[in-house]
Amino acid sequence: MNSLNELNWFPGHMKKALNQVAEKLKNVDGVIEIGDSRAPFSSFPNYLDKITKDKIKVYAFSHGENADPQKFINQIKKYEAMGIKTFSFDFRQEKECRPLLDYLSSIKTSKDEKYLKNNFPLPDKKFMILGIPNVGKSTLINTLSKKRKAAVENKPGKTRAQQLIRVSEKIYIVDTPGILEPNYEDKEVITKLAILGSVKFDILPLVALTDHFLNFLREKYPSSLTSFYDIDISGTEESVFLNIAQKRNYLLKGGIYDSIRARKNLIDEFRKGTLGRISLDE
Ligand SMILES: Nc1nc2c(ncn2[C@@H]2O[C@H](COP(=O)(O)OP(=O)(O)O)[C@@H](O)[C@H]2O)c(=O)[nH]1
Ligand SMILES: [Mg+2]
Repeated sequence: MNSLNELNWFPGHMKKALNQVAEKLKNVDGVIEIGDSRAPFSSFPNYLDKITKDKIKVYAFSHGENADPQKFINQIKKYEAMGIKTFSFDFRQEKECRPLLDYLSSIKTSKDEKYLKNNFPLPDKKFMILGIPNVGKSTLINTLSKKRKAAVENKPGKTRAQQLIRVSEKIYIVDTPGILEPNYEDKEVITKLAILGSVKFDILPLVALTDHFLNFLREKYPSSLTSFYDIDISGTEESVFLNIAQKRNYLLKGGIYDSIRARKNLIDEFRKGTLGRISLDE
């Protein structure tokens, strides 16, 4: 297999996943949809709207510290034009969760208005975190739950207690995130998700994937390569990876440079953020 276009993409079991999540959503007031700041469109399951359209919605993007800031600002204008509040930060950092928490606390539901009218204290609100695998759902839940001790709500009449994590005065997060399938049908999307690490690396051929990524970097972020690796980036893709292998002294038996290891290294360095702040979506 030489080209990414020759791949057969397996259709995700999207409907099944969606129905399971829709069922769980009945128990919450709102959703926190998670994407990756480095690909804020591709990391979103685009079929999610079907089940969240009647819910209060907030978008939170992980890896804020590694995304191209200018691109991200322009990209989220699309979401903000739809009236959706968006946040982008490093989900591992406790103090960076604050603006999201403050916003969740400020949300008023239609239920709240009735309480306010009768001078009752406002009820608690429950949110569910939703997103495709590896975008940072568990990390966000863990970071949020560090702020307060996890509280368990045990409602009588329910066969299984719902684990709710109290994250601020009246805000709870459902402990199990809603996991959704990425859009396996869209080759461009799935390629970006493989680079990010959101879909299994081995469903894509490494050489085709890294050729594609190298050409993307050469076009959009050439200095990320030249300044990090200090190499000549012109020539064929294979020759550039051999340059990286040489620079890093990745040697195979017989003194041959290991371009496969160099290819894997390029992906690793991108994921670690060492190539600089890079966004995959336009
Ligand atoms: N640098 C960075 N890494 C993150 C961030 N959020 C999540 N991660 C990492 O991404 C990986 C997947 O995160 P995880 O929370 O398990 O994703 P989940 O599958 O959506 O629950 C983990 O190695 C996290 O440490 C972030 O904002 N910045
Ligand atoms: Mg998880």
